Amino acid sequence: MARVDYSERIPNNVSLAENRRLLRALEEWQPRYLDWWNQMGPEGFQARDVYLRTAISVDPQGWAHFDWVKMPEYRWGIFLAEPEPGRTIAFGEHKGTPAWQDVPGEYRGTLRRLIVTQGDTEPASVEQQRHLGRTCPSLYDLRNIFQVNVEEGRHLWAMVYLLHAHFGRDGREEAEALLQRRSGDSDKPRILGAFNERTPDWLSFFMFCFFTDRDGKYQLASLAESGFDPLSRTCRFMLTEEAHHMFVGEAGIGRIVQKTVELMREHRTDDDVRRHGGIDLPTMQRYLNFHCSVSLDLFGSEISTNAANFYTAGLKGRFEETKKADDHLLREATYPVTRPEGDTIKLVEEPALTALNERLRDDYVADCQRGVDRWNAIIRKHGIDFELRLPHRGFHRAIGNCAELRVSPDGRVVSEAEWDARKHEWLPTPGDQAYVASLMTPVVEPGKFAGWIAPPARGINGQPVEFEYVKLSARAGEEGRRG
Ligand code: BYC
Repeated sequence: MARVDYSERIPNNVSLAENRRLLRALEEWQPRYLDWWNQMGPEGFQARDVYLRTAISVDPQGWAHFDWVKMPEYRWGIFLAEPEPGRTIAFGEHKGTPAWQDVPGEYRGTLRRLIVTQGDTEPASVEQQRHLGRTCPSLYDLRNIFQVNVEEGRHLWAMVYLLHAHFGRDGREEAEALLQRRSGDSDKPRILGAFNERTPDWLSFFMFCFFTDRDGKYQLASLAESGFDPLSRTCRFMLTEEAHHMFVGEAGIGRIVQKTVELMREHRTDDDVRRHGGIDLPTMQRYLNFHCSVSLDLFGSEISTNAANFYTAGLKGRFEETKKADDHLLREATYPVTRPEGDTIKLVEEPALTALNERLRDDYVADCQRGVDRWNAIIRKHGIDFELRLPHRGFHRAIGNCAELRVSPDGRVVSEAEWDARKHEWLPTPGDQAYVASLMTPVVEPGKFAGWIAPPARGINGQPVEFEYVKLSARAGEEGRRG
């Protein structure tokens, strides 16, 4: 079993000590990463002790260790899943040949771009969430957001390791650039659209974890199929960590739904939840529409020669590629893809190779639907006649076939006039945002929760819900220096 070496400045299971050059390069990057973390990481809590899990091995059973940690002292490191002896490439034109341990020269630029795009999302999400600690609904939630943040930081390390270890000077330059771009900055934005949106409140945060982190799951799962073995092994371990982030999202929204329907029952009201301090279901639906649509964009265009090339080259596979029983070449196969025709959106058969983004989006949508079904079960259980729905995949898109169109959540192509008249029904309004913002007052007493969210069913790592997950009693003055 691969235990992680914690005696090193950079914990790792890749024998970093044996590669002095690489070690030195990463040790030079480390203080710049910490500068970035201190500047752009969670605001106001850097000197606090947080009950965090740290990876101590890559064994799926018992890989994590929980302890009190100040975030800047978190042991970010490099952890690759165990190698699979004799692993071969499962798809594309190199199918059946041994997985690559080094970057093939002809794919260097493409692979670097994929790794940089993946890497860029990780610090971006930390930047997007940096103010949220100040308005946490509970210590339990505060700890969870910090867990997500430090692990996104670790995922940046995961990609930076690949860049440093396998891409020479270009890789080192890209690793620097990952610390230079900033979410939402018009001069140096993050690469993908959703990572430049604001995450101003906790409803947005939970939606982000549910929808956008789930894109992460599907992209990482596709990269875990890569013929470039170090990328595959890196992504396989990242997926283990990612599961908690999606749990935070699904459970967070589930707890808000729970509280809302309890308030509706208690006060015998269907449409006046706001008066009782809850988040009404139509507002939740509008937030859901927004976060789902920007996350659907993250899969790229329905028809993509990039995606076809990634696949044929053996760089990025399908979700669960090795479990599929076809030729893994897709030269003849077709796949149904959405395409607008007049004022409707149809399904048309397209070559499966160029339709790979849409196929991954289908896997993703099915997974999202399972979570939405669980939220609806909570609503139904309280006898309330309301159903949360995923918007049509053409709704509010900025990438792909529907980017130039106005599409309603139920999938009609609508006129600009209808869009303008009804968009307040479909997307969060300034009024919704102001109302949600008005609820964001911090609750930091152990075991207490804000009035718009139900407590979780259980605590973290077997601890009680009322456990002091973040110790807010730092020495006076310390926060001012480091926060
Ligand atoms: N925003 O052929 P197309 C995560 C660009 S999240 C802006 O349609 P392609 C996480 C595209 O780059 C997972 N630009 O798409 C979650 C291309 O540019 P060029 C992140 C976009 O290339 C939460 C052009 O449009 N991982 O881990 O097949 C918290 C035409 O592109 C967007 C990855 O994304 C967009 N939404 O696929 C923390 C995996 N979409 O070439 C972390 C790596 C497309 O014309 N990335 N474009 O300059 C990829 O696999 C692919 O780059 C994409 C796009 C799937 C993103």
